[in-house]
Amino acid sequence: MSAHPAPVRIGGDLVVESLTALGATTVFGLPGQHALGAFDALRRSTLEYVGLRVENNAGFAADAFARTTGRVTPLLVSTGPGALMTLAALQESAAASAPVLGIGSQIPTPGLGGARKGYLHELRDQPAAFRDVVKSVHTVRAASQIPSALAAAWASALEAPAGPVWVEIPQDVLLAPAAVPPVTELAATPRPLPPRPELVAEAAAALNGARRPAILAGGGVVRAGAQGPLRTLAEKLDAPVATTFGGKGAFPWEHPLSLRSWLEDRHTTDFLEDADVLLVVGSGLGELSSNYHTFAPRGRVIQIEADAGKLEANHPALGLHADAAPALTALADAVSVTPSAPEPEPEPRGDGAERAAALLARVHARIAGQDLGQEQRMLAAVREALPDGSPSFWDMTILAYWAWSAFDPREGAFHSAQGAGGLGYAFPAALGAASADRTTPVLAVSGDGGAMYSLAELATARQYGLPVTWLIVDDGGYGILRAYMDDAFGESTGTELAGPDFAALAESFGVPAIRTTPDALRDDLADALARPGPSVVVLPAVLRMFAPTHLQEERD
Ligand SMILES: Cc1ncc(C[n+]2csc(CCOP(=O)(O)OP(=O)(O)O)c2C)c(N)n1
Ligand SMILES: [Mg+2]
Repeated sequence: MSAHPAPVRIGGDLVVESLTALGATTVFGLPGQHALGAFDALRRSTLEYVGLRVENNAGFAADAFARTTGRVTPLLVSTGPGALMTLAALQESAAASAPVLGIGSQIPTPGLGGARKGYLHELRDQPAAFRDVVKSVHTVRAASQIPSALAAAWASALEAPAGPVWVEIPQDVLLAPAAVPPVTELAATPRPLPPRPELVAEAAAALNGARRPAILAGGGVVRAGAQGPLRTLAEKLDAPVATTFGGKGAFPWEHPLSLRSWLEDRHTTDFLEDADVLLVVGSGLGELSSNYHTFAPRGRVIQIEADAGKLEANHPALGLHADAAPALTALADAVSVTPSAPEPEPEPRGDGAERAAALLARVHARIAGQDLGQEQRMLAAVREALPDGSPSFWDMTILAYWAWSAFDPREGAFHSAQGAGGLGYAFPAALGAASADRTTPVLAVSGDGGAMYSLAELATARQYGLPVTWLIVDDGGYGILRAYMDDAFGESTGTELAGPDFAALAESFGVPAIRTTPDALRDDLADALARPGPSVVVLPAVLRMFAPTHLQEERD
């Protein structure tokens, strides 16, 4: 006789049945004692489980899966420390509107509400820790609440602006036999967020009357999949389009109306300030999208934004609280086509491509004057090595700051942790994206400092054979902070790092690795990306940033 009775359905089964009914396919996570009821149920489900080695990394992986698929992505962790370890990742998901469904266990129900019974992992108020980070928090107290809580959280995650949510289920509820029948159908329909018609009419009238219209497209456009209507609108208006760092991919880089994403260049800031009507869509005009808040528009601003709290948070505007997709579709229908031949009077429109080209020439001239050939060659090498359709994930590292401004994502998605700015994003995120599509190579780019956060995930990459190539740029320290401190204080403190031999370390995980040079980078990276499964390319190099243009002395 087996020591283990035949499995009965328990609370955990309601979790996996609900997730399956809602359409989940993959669950990221890391188990803990309180959560074992849910983990045990996973093996009775068709859900694929991808286990990472640190909860924060599991959160980043779920974030990237959610970003690349647009689907709600479950992240399953334990109580207390396991739950808290996801917070930095969930902050990035919140900033980048990625619909991650965090599911954590909780201490047994008698301890809920701060009863202070002293359970292992106990927090006085676990949901309070999540409230500042996620969109909604759902605490379950009985098994029959599980499907409804997960459905409500699912809809909340998808509702524009999408974002992370948190559901917590006590250990005893997950383990108790389920007295309710299996979940077969579960609906979770997010409420749409269309623009109000009178605001669309007002915005269209302003744009039709503009002589120098321009558009700034943010991450909200990418997240809404609104690239098509944005392009139609821009072409109808003959309006040049800049994309924010989070909005990379919102508008084709090589389009004649593209201003690309040189948002830290004063020439771009000037251009946007000079627009008589500026449409800002899917951006809150935060620090990184406004040349560090130096942007001061002189024309009329129209702002389309799904997060009501970001409407007019930085500049007065005609605010449309709406999802970018229906709003841009409605606006594109409502505006009239600009005549392609410029009319002599009054001031002509129809010169958008010329204005865009002139701006890019000024931006490139400024960069060309700064002796930054090495940095530009490296970025070009990465671009040449990466297949056009491959997604790339970038950590907080100097080559990534270059990429924010200068990298053409082509057909592949470009993702960085620039929303919350948390270090250690790139590699685990790339693993999450590769879990969604194992047929396309994925690139992760980290510095040596950022790489230290996710070295453990080399084991995950090997275990699941995920096609991720990890480029580590090793400058022996926190290079960007070293440069900031040297500039500000004459010397840097706390920025120098002893590091491992990253290539040897990767090999010890069974991951093929190579040390490369700036000259061999393109070929070595292309070889690594062409190989099945994970690989590591280590590039010892010290990179510099281009000069900022937001500080007063640089602006003069
Ligand atoms: C979680 C977290 N801790 C600290 C920081 C601050 N930080 C920003 S960049 C950076 C240095 C990164 O060093 P490295 O990955 O080697 O890239 P490099 O600047 O050398 O190119 C640090 C510590 C952060 N962004 N996130
Ligand atoms: Mg470094």
